[in-house]
Amino acid sequence: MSLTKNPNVLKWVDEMVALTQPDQVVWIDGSEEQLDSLRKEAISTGEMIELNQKELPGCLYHRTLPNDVARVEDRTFICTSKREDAGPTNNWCAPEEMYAKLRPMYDGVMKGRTMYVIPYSMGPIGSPLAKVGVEVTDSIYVVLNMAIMTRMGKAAFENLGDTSNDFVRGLHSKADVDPENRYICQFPEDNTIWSINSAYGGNVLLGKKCFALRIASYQGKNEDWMAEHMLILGLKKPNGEVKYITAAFPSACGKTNLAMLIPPEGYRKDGYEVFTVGDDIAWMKQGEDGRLYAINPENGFFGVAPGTNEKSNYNALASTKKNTIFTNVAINNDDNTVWWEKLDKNPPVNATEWKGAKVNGPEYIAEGNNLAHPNSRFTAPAENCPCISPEFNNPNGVPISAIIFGGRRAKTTPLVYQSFDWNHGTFIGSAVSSETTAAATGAVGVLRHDPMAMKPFCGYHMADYWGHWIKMGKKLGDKAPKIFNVNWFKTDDEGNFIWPGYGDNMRVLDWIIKRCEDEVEAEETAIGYLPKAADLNLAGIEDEVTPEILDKLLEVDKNLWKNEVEDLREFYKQFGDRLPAEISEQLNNLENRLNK
Ligand code: OXD
Ligand code: MN
Repeated sequence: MSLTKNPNVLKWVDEMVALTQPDQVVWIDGSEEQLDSLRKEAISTGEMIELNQKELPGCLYHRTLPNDVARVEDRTFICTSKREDAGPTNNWCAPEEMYAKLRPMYDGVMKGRTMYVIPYSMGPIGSPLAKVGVEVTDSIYVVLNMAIMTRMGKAAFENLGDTSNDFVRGLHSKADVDPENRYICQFPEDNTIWSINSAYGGNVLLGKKCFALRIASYQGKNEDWMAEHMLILGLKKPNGEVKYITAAFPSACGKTNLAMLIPPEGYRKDGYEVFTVGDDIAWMKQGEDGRLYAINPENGFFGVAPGTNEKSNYNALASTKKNTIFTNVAINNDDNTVWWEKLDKNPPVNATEWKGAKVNGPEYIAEGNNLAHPNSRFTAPAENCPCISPEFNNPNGVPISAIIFGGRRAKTTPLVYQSFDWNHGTFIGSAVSSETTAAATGAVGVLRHDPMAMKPFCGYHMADYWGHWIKMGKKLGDKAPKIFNVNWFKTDDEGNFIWPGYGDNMRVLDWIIKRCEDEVEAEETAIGYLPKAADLNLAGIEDEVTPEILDKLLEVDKNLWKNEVEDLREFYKQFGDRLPAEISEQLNNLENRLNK
């Protein structure tokens, strides 16, 4: 039975049914009963494995095919009528051509299968910043993940109303999970997403990267708001005041860890606390008071499991203890629980590795294998997170004081610096580059440009997107958040990280907030404002971060920066005359300052 009278939804679902020809259509109302029967069905067919219900109540396990373990950027397309609107950093295809190519693949693809119709809201139901999507899919795994990652079910339709046409149409079929015919296609001009031949999260949970970033960034440009690949955190000061910060880092560079940071003991004693609003995506809009407000459009965390442990991210680990779906981690067969690299020092002897083979864990690892896939994931409800912000469901979002960019850079980029102003900050965002990780297919550890951490997620021309940032800065004026850049990943000559990171990143956040409040002066350098050494609170880590190491962390090596300028000049060439003049001006200014 359909859950809405909205004729636009009904017509579109009818079209999708006619195209894919499922045996039956099930509308997902979001009720626990319905979800429970789907869980049971998925367990009975082997699609999901029920984990130890005493240790991990409500938790399920899923394994994807070895050829289907990460986002596929080379098979992801932005389909705008004009090629130049997708820009040089996206794969492009004309909408008509892409529809014509994909339609035969979807033709009858759900014969013998059930189509699930999933209504969902990105953002708190009723929030003026929220948007509705409908995803049709032939995968129960998708339904169960969307139930965690979004506000899913009937209420989303109520939010849409009976006549609106403003919903994102997502069609997904796992088809034959054939990598040769895998396509993740966004049609921003049609509010449409078509995904086929994958069953991996980032390619199939269409509310996440496809809608909340690619389609939403395009909508934001047209509607004067911003969809960003950013965590949102609240930092509570001893006086009880909470300051909100967003931060954009490329995939698997520690957004979830920073969002859930536990401050070092000294800070905790003084009364500092960090609250998580979001770990991956921020939608931001100017509020009535002129400031920039952010919501997290998601309702859960789709986090990278390996590396997550009590020390690196206690709160993320705690979030996975119930009602969580684990994908491609290892199973401990003795107690039917999960394990991944760096969870602890005791890989299970009686293990099932991520591809499904039974192995002796320690021996298997000693032979150079991973028990869990490096991009294995947990899908955990936000409400499980011990430090979830009391403002998580605030429909108006939270006011942002600071925006941080960052990436993995062994050299060049100091621990932290502040931009001179919004346009300079926009330039710093456009210049983000980072060493690649396992979150996408392809080589790991290669330095690539990833402007604003949006390279894989910007739904239109990257240079126009920078133009949109500049425009937003003008609108925000002196109410605009301050913009910073951080780098937790500087190394010494042997390749060892020289900043302890994790909870100690609080020390950098502290400086950032103090700068926002004009509480500390800074060192003006060619690249921006750097902390004066004495203003970084290193109490308790003086042995680790000696004055020499701090010098290294705050070093601005002019020669390396001149190389950076050269490299950026080369990088910007591809944007031709769509590159905003403000950005080229910033690059020239940087060069002049370096040559002074
Ligand atoms: C993610 C990613 O899954 O950025 O968040 O790859
Ligand atoms: Mn991400």
